[in-house]
Amino acid sequence: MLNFLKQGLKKTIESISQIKADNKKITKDLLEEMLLEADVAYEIVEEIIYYLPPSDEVKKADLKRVMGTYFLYDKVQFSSAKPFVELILGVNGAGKTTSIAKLANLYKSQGQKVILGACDTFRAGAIEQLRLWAEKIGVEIVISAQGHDPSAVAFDTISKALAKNYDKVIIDTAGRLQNQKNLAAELEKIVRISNKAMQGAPHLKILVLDGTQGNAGILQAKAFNELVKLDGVIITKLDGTAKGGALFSIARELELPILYIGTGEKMQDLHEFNAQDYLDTLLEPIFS
Ligand SMILES: Nc1nc2c(ncn2[C@@H]2O[C@H](COP(=O)(O)OP(=O)(O)O)[C@@H](O)[C@H]2O)c(=O)[nH]1
Ligand SMILES: [Mg+2]
Repeated sequence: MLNFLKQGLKKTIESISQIKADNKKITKDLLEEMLLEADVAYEIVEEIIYYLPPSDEVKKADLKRVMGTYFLYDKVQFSSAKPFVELILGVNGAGKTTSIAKLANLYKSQGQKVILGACDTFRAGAIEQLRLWAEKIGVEIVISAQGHDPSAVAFDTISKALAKNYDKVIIDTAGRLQNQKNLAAELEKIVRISNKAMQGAPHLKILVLDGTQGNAGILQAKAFNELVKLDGVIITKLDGTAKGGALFSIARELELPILYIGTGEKMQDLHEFNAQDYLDTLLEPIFS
């Protein structure tokens, strides 16, 4: 269970271990250095240390208790709506399309009937990329020509899902348009039209964040949260970064649950985020 996390957080763990090497006792100074190395944000490092007991030596149980308070945001409600519509948002290259493929694969393996909506109609490559994944996984997809109105694609996908009794609709979106204003208008329209196709849809609005950006991704995430109120986050590419500690500030600053983490490019490389497991994995090199 923890192996994928160990693998996924390998670079983060390595950078912590390097500092640990010649030290046996974990003092607050040493802890500070390790957490900063893992890209836990400075204010959060200071805060964690502030809430630890006064003694200079840090005990694992205390640290875990304090760190655990950063991930208390409620899990999202997977309502019984059928179809259940998930809208996937994020900047270009964050890993939206890949994460959609991973989610589709996961849901399908749970026996759910899945349909994808290729609403990133801005780039021709984006439609084709999602179509190839759909083919590989063996799920249905609704596409249109490049440049077509993405909200029409969303409408068609949800309508088809209603008519044909699908369980899940996953909608891909563009991460970049001619300008920010166009993107805002487009995303708002997709949300509005989805709700026309089925009242209450989209049921989840999920932001995909590139984990290699660490704390730098937070401003971007906040901008999306202002555009469409988000329900949760997927953090991708944790396998490629030593910035695995950024999850603290992402959860805290956005006040949103981290739903899944991506740890590779294959369709199996998506894992439900579990704060306890994440903390255990992060703390192991510190107290080993
Ligand atoms: N190593 C790694 N690569 C990923 C992960 N998720 C996505 N990618 C890669 O990131 C690149 C951009 O992904 P894509 O899904 O096309 O991003 P989009 O523009 O947001 O749709 C692709 O090369 C993906 O294979 C991940 O968890 N780990
Ligand atoms: Mg894409």
